Amino acid sequence: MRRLSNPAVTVTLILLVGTGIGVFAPTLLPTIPKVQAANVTIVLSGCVFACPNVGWNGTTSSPNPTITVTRDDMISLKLSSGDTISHRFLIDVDGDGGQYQDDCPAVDPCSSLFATTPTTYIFQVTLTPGTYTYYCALHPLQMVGKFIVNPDLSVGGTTRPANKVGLLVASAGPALAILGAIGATVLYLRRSTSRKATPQEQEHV
Ligand SMILES: [Cu+2]
Repeated sequence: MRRLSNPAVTVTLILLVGTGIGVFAPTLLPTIPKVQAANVTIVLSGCVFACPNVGWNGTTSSPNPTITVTRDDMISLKLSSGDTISHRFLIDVDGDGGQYQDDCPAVDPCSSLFATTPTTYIFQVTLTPGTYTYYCALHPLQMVGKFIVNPDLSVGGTTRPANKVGLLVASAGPALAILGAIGATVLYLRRSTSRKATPQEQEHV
């Protein structure tokens, strides 16, 4: 079999193969879904007196859980008292401690006081992404945990489709067309080069 020595043919093949890789690559690479704000329900029970553990969710084996949300999430915080005494949820945004409520809720998002009657505190996370501390304003030493705000990368944009099968189908048409063009080009070149033997080669026949 003769070798393809024409530079133009080589360049054409490289361009075609490169185009094919360009079409396939977005499909083969993993898609990283963007984070999107959502409605989030969080349940916390305050307990510092005669409970299994002391703290938020002291009625469970894992008190003071780390709460992780996304900026712009709409939080529905269901609050109850596990020991019937009063509690108050507060996120310490300005870092002055959980017991100071004079800037609540303008600076530090906070719930109303609750005791025997549960309450639901609804608020949107507009805080700068970062790690904050949440407290019970009445028991800041015992009822304290981390409140982490992650950035919302979907702000101002649209989320990417996570349907990889759909992406594959969408890319398959153009990719197959390019592969077909590559195959047809190779066949054509093989035929044309086998027909056009050089005078030197003809002498050797
Ligand atoms: Cu409390």
